[in-house]
Amino acid sequence: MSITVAAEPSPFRLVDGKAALLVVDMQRDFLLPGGFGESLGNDVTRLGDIVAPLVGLVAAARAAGIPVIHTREGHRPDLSDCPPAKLNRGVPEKRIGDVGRYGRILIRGEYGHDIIDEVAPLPGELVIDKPGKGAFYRTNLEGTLLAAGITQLLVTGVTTEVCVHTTVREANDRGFECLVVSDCVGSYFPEFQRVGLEMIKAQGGILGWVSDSVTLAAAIKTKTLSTATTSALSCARPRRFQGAE
Ligand code: TIU
Repeated sequence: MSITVAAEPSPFRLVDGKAALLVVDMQRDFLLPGGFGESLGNDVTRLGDIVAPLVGLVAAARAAGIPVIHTREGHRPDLSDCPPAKLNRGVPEKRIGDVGRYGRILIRGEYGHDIIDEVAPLPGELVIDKPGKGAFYRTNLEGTLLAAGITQLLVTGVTTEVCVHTTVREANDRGFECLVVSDCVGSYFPEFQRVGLEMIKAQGGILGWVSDSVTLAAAIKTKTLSTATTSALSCARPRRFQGAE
């Protein structure tokens, strides 16, 4: 059984039991003032626009039995998984590991590293901790998806041109079909948002498909999807995958 979702460059066939909603890095460090995003010189208020549509889409996915998978970019407190090339980027006074308004910037376990309350993971939803921009780099995401029979990713989160794009490119090369939800991905730069979405769907969908949350939520509400994948990806407590040694 499948649902057809209006999308560009062509309709997306969402297959029952094969899709997961991926929520990329909706962390306080990227969305609130005083975190990593701001330390890089960005106006973080721009990302707030995606919160309301994303809340609605997450609710629709949960109601339809589509598993919701969250990612968080961040590093160990000793920074052993943060390459110097990444550490030394940005404004010298405020870098990864330095103390910001919400704790040490982009460090696991800190308040700023965690996901904003509005889209907080429910108990049992997968949380992938990743040291890089892509969700597949030094994580167990690929194996977990394959084990659960997931082949399609409905991609949301921040930022469009960095972690969302990197993750979509990684997923695309691994054979996953990606539908990027235009009003549920956000960028600090309006032009990167526009071009980032165009790049996904150009050339006949070279990296994937693009739709919007209203269209996608309406489509998935038309059917009650199988709960098989939900249970395959659920456990008693949230699972957190660290980057590999
Ligand atoms: N700087 C920027 O746009 N993004 C990141 O550093 N990480 C993510 O996109 N999550």
